[in-house]
Amino acid sequence: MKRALITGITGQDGRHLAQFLAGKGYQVFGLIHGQANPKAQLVAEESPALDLVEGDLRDLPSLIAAVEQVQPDEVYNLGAISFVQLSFKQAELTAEITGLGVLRMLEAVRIVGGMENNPIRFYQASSSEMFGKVRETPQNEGTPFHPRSPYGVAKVFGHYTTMNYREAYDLHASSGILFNHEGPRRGLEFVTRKITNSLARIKLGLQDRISLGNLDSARDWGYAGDYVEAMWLMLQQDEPDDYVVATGETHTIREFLEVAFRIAGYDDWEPYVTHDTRFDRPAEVDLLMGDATKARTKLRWKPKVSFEELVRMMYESDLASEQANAERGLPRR
Ligand code: GDR
Repeated sequence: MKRALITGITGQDGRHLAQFLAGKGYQVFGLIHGQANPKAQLVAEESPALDLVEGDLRDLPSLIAAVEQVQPDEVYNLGAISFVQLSFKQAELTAEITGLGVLRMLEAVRIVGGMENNPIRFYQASSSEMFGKVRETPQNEGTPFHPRSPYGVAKVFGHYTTMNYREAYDLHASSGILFNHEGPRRGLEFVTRKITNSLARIKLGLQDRISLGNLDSARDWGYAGDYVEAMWLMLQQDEPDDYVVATGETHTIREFLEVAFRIAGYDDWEPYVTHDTRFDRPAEVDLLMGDATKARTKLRWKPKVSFEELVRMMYESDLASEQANAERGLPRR
């Protein structure tokens, strides 16, 4: 039985990956930090076979202890402060966790090492935010980086550190440059889920409007459940490498609104959306569109869920859970 250790186990991708790997017959361990972490119960319910191990990306000894305890075949480093807007307010903490956390996890893997004939394989969650103010469209593995937020800068550090450990210590360390990936488990702070959840509440008469920031930026949105398969495929290759994971399609926030409101049975979204400058960012990433040719050819990976299916899946899930909450008489938010 293969053993995998996942950091960021309580996040959207950690939850998908834990279930995906369990389905492949892995014994899955999730790194969890903090006393009485409120999300621990949720992940334990979702993945009953999952083992939680204590550790913190700010604390190298705890990471070494976790890797020693688990003796993993594969480590997936998904833990990060991942909300771009927050990274402007907590830039130092973002550098500490999203950036230096990668270095610490790599050190733990290097120090513990694994069996001589079966060294630990490492996956780093790199991000399309590294392309930032894009130098070319679509973006591929060779496109230069130009990050636009403390989050993007920290991810570039993590990306190059992963490359450096691969080259310097011969680690099987790969990075997935994942473009935005969404789904019903996406946090409510991210724009897609904020829209589908608010729309469900509008439909049920629980809310009047959605306050949003910049509607003109464009993103390459895929389904998170599809993307965790690409992470796993990277670690099954003989050679470690970096891969863009994306759909190759891009849509503006306006287009997301149009599709979502149409699915919910509205002709026009504009009366329901107001602009709130609090959601504008000091520097914006205007357009992302990934070229995942390498993942398609080398990993034989391709996304399965289309843009429209993704929006529908998220809206229907939010409608069902908001309806259930309303029926249970939970207080209005
Ligand atoms: P992003 O995701 O920054 O691309 O990073 P997010 O959904 O937060 O923003 C996407 C775009 O929507 C615009 N926007 C708003 N965003 C939020 N969150 N809230 C709003 O009200 C709003 N209004 C407009 C933003 O300005 C932006 O242009 C995500 C994260 O998951 C990262 O961790 C990951 O690395 C990248 O995707 C790939």
